Amino acid sequence: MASPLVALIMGSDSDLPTAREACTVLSGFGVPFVVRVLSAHRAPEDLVAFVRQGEGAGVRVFIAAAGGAAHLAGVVAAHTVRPVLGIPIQTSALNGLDSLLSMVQMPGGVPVATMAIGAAGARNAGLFAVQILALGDPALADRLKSQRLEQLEKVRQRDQLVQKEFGN
Ligand code: RP5
Repeated sequence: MASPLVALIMGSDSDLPTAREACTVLSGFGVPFVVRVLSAHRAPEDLVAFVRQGEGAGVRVFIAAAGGAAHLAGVVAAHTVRPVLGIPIQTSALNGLDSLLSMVQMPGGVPVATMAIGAAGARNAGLFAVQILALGDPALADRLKSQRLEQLEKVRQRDQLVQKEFGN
């Protein structure tokens, strides 16, 4: 198996239903990735060891999904100079606003690229990771362009259906 270019880390396995959206994107583009549960609060030493080892093993992009007091992405970013993408998980207590604000308010000097709350954010984290990798991989960039065209085609088909329904 190819060594992973992307590492997707979750604060809990309860984040997996959302984080899976990113996995689906990465698999679809044939990007090798690794998935781990490594909490910033519950397993801080394991987390730091993994980030250091992953960077040494060739991981180019880290994705961190966490909810509530979501410090995971920030801690990952503190231990690597590779890009870190954050997925704020939608929570039951505060609907994910807690996760978003915990993740997005990084101090200047340690960036985290924070995506939208929930499934759309997870999907975009996967796509953003592919876009970063595509900077040095023209074939991957071509696949991204094809994906945008497929998306455009779907919107046009829906537009046709709606126009038909309303007799435009
Ligand atoms: C965070 O706490 C995790 O990322 C998760 O979103 C949240 C709740 O974790 P569990 O109590 O479901 O394990 O660290």
